[in-house]
Amino acid sequence: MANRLSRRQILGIGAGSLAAGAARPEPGHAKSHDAPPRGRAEAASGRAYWQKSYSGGPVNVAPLAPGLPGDHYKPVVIPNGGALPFRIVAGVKVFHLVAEEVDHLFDSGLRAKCWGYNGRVNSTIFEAVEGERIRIYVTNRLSVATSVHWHGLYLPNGMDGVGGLTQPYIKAGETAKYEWTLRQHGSFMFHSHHDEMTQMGMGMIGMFIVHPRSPSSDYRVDRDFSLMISEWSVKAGTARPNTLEMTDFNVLTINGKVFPSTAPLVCKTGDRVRLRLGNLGAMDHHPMHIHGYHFRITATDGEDIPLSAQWPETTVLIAVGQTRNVEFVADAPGDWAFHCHMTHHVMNQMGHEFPNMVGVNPAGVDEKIRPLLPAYMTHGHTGMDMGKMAEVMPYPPNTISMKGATGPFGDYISMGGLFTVVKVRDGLTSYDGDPGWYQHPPGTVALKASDADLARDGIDVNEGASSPAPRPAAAGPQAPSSGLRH
Ligand SMILES: [Cu+2]
Repeated sequence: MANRLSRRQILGIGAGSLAAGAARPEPGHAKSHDAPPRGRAEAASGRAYWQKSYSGGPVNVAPLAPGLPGDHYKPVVIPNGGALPFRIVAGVKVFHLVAEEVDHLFDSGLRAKCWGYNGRVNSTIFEAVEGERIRIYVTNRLSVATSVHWHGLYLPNGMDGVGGLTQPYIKAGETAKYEWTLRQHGSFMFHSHHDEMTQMGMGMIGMFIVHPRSPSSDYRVDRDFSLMISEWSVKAGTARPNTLEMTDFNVLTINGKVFPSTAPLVCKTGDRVRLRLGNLGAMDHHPMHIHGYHFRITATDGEDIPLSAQWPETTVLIAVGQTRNVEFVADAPGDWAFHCHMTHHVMNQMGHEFPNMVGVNPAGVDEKIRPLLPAYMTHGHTGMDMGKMAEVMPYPPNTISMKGATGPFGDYISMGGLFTVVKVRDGLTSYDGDPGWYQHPPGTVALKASDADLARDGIDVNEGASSPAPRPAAAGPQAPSSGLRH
């Protein structure tokens, strides 16, 4: 468009109408499934950007019939979680949310008394359909007052759930009732909106998915995952999250779990995949990165992004309070990492009070200290690459290893926290369970280069080195150990 207009013409048009033009599919172009209707009146007014109310248009819309899984939507996949059940009463979809203490397992070895909903932490979600009327009973089984805010949803002000502002608190033992008609679709969230620092930090958050009433074939996906990100401070040896922590979070979770307890995202080769990502952690934004693919960012909690305005990425930033939908075609089989790219967010519990020992030569230090501390061993001088040592080191009770798990090659996967694996397999017959580690076709794994390889390609490993490279270990794995286990 711009290349057919002079600079003066562009200036004359104004930024607002340019923005609107960019979002409007041109005749003959593939139409976005979600392009908002734009009528003649809008064009005449010259202020297309302001035509639509930001609160979703007419408020008093007649509800449509409740949407049912299978008939009206394909349910989302909730790794390590579940959707809240509902019943239909006189055309209204009725849910019962229960706020309660939950004895929560972040990973084997780390258990904490958290607060959550319906027996789960971070991973109980709502699933509903645009146009239907919903009624949500919230029973408060905590010993303190609470309220529930429906984050990103258009609703009457008195249903917005801000304790003290739009409603009285839901006191201990009470049950409150929320009710409204859904006027939008997308990936939204819900969370406590009373004493947020404490209650959200204790786990009172979740996703709220609203499916479109009549999705186009473009909108439909084969795998539609709901992933809620959060962060916690659970001091080693304690059994309650420390919600006063402001910076030093040591448990970073997807749907309440840390890797390796994060259930893999299982896909069949060729599947269309949508990841719905939300972040209701206390303080940190998370750039979530996918390996082996790029995705398109297709929606925020504001609205679907028109096709012409979507952009490709391999990393999407999910700020606190945001949701993002990303979509891709899983056309490459494998075990593809999907993780936060902040390196401290793919570590599990660790203290940060160590001196920096990287590169320090500990020779002699251990011998001097052992008479005082017989089991002493200097750590950290080779970084945190402790491999299996992480498994055998003594830990205080109720803590998890700093990171990871043993992978298919016998080596340690040195990541924990906000890390999961997209497992894409040819000819998958069931999405249930973990398909195990990917079996790489022969010749497609980066293994130790052979002397013949080096000689053929003229690679001198000592070229330009001021000192020779360390001698490689005599026997290293050349191929995956036989009988891959998981
Ligand atoms: Cu992060």
